[in-house]
Amino acid sequence: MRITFCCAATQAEPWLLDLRAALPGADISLWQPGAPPADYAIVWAPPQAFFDEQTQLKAAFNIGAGVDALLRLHIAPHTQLIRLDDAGMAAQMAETVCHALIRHYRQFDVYDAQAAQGQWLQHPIQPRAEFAVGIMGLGVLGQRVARAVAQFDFPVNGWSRSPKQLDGVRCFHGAQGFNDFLAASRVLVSVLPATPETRDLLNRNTLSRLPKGGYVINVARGAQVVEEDLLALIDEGHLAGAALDVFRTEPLPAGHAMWSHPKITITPHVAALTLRAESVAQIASKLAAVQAGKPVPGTVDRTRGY
Ligand code: NDP
Ligand code: OXD
Repeated sequence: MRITFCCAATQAEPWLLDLRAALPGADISLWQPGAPPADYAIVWAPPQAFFDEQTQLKAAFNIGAGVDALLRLHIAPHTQLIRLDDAGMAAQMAETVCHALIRHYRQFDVYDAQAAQGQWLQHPIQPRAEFAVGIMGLGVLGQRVARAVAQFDFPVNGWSRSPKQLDGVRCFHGAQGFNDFLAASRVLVSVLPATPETRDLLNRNTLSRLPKGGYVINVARGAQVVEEDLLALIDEGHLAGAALDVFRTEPLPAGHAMWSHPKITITPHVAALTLRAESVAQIASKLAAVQAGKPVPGTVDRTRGY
């Protein structure tokens, strides 16, 4: 069995070592143009040239949860696309969202600014019942985030494409549930995949439906937010601010208005990082399932886009 590895901006050597240890029977090598055809691929944001040459792949394993970069490419229809599910990312996502939520709710950002000025000043706590957290995307990561947020006794709303019933979550779904979901959510968290349907979803019209003082946490993909609309609603005072991990252009360009905005907190696409050991173990078990002809969790539905 031949496996080719092609992961942009990833240090290949440690991955190759771990993959060879986990799959001792396989011939695993780093892809170079002109490399012989492989049976399977392990990829992250590969170039189109990779799939133009590797047309016989039975499956390609994506070392991330989001497959938007992959689905922009032309890939042979017989190549099964399989993404990571959780692999250590769900707990990180829960940490990132809870950190941003609590920092805003408890005004720790304000206390940081005060401390820098040597200022001792206490602020009242707002009623938690008025801080419903709305989570867009109730998949592997969104459900973990919902559980973590509920631990702190915030009311939790969730929105997904298909109907769901989850303990402790007021669930909305589809276009018909979206406006009610937005109106009920003081803090909006996106853990949605990037698809044609979610592109520009958070724009002036939709973000205006959040209650006054709404706060946006985007840990999904930048293309979901119309950045100028978000900035305008913050500057007009309808929204209190945002914590953003992802942007339409990454890295966020120098001089972008968001870098210096006092109500926007920026992290460099680190909400949930791919963990090598967990990912290698998951790929090995998914590969065994593919070879045994069993259903593989994390198989991408290309028409749905995630
Ligand atoms: P899943 O596929 O498990 O979950 C996706 C969820 O989004 C599902 O609940 C799905 O609904 C919902 N959804 C999809 N399209 C729509 C739509 N049009 N309307 C309403 N709901 C929709 O994905 P994961 O939870 O594993 O990952 C989510 C995303 O998080 C990734 O695609 C990636 O972009 C992002 N991510 C970001 C990282 C970072 O560091 N910033 C790290 C890892 C992931 P349904 O349940 O009905 O199918
Ligand atoms: C992912 C990511 O999708 O790192 O896994 O953004």
